[in-house]
Amino acid sequence: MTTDRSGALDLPLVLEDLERAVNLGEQLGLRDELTQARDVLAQASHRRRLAPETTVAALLGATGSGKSSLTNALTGSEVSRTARTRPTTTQPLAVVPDTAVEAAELLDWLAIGHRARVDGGWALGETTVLVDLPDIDSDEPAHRAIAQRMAGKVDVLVWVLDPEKYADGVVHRDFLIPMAAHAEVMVVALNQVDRLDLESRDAVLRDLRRILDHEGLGSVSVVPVSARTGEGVENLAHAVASVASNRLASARSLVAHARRAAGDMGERTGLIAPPAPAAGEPVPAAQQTPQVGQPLHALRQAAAS
Ligand SMILES: Nc1nc2c(ncn2[C@@H]2O[C@H](COP(=O)(O)OP(=O)(O)OP(=O)(O)O)[C@@H](O)[C@H]2O)c(=O)[nH]1
Ligand SMILES: [Mg+2]
Repeated sequence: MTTDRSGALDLPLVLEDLERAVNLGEQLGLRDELTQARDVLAQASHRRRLAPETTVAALLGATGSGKSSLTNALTGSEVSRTARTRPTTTQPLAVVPDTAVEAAELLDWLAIGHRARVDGGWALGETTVLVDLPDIDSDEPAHRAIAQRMAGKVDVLVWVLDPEKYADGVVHRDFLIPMAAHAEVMVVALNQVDRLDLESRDAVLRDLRRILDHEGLGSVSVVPVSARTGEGVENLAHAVASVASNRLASARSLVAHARRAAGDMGERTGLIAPPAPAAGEPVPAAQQTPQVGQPLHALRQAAAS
């Protein structure tokens, strides 16, 4: 497999090995020793098979919160239908900038059939694909199923809340709280702020911040925005671009986490000794972070014996 200097492109291979090691560890009856590795796998599962150079950011939220209106505002094109009738969007729509590489395979894997190619140069980042999704809370269970599936697969999650339903149980209980581990790839947009006077806006933003902090989402940016007036749209685009550009960095750190988890697993099970420096020699950096293959090999041998 090709690798860049950072090892980021090793990610799928590293995760595959780690998963096999965890499976073998389970067969051997290991429990606590596997926790760290399992956490790394869970965190990585939604992005493991995606093209590393493309970031897919999806808009999720309640019906009528303004996902489609924000899709149009963020992309500068009237690509998505918006309406007062609920629900409106029934299928995901991917908006692909002409600055991004061919994303067809990735969108096939995500099962997104509706695609619009638009002029790039937008503030979302030149390799960011924006996806408008059906709602998570209407009477259409199929919509929620689509949103749920996509939430587990895309790279960046943009939660679109509105002043009426920002504290609604569905989005918090069923989505945000269970996905708190993904905080680093989330952005929250409080849309429709044009409907609030300044005092109410401050009060809602403070309350929303308090709720998110309580849910373990204290690091997530909250961006007040109005798809109608355009206020805050640029800020939201920059917040998405910032998370998107961290993706390669986070893939790198994921490789490091996976290797460290594998190394710890090997050492804690006694199957792999920590690297011993030769007399008077410092341990080479490569040996300080053992490859995932080492514990996998050791576990395989232990399982076979
Ligand atoms: N005042 C105001 N109205 C908005 C704003 N954004 C969207 N709307 C209106 O809210 C309604 C719903 O907007 P949509 O963009 O269709 O909402 P959606 O989240 O895509 O809805 P579904 O597709 O049903 O999930 C439309 O009538 C929009 O014009 C906003 O920022 N301010
Ligand atoms: Mg919509």
